[in-house]
Amino acid sequence: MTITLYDAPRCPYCARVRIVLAEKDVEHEVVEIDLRDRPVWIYEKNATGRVPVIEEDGWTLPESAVIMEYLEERYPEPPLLPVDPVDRAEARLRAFRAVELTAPYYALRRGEDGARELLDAELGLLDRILADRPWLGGRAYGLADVAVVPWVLRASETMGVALEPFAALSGWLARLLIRPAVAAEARIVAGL
Ligand SMILES: N[C@@H](CCC(=O)N[C@@H](CS)C(=O)NCC(=O)O)C(=O)O
Repeated sequence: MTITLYDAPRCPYCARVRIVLAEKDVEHEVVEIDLRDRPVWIYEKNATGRVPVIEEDGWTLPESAVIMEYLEERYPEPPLLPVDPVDRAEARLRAFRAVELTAPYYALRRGEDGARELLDAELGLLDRILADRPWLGGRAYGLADVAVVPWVLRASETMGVALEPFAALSGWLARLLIRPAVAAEARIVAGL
């Protein structure tokens, strides 16, 4: 059964799903959606009309965070969540809190006053977390990192947000970029 991903290259939520599919080497088809001129049928697959959506044998699933968890359970190898329940909860918390980064990121894109300061404050928080652990979820790379990196890449590459003041965060990004799944995303961002 092949998975279809309804995708948009510029979409960071789609990037989460692309990374997980690549990490798990899941065979899939991609249907690119033009976000400026969305096909009406996308609303049949997701009532909000948003991407990403995955489809498998006529069953559709939207919401990047839910899709990531589904893929983790459906394709457990290689694991992207730790085994220990406490560590799993920590990793999920970091993924859940990604919204603390995405909110000021979109506010900055909209040109809102104070957004840059809020974005820097959140990058600073991530930097402090990463000063104590190599990956956002703890000892191993996983969904927490995947949940956050699309916005860090876009902020740095397309919005001129300097990461140099955040040494631990910069180190984390450098480690992530060694992974082919994340490097592929960096190439997409470079072309945006
Ligand atoms: N909560 C959704 C957000 C998805 C989302 O906002 N996707 C954007 C593209 S990055 C979209 O489809 N926007 C079209 C719209 O909002 O109408 C998720 O995590 O998948």
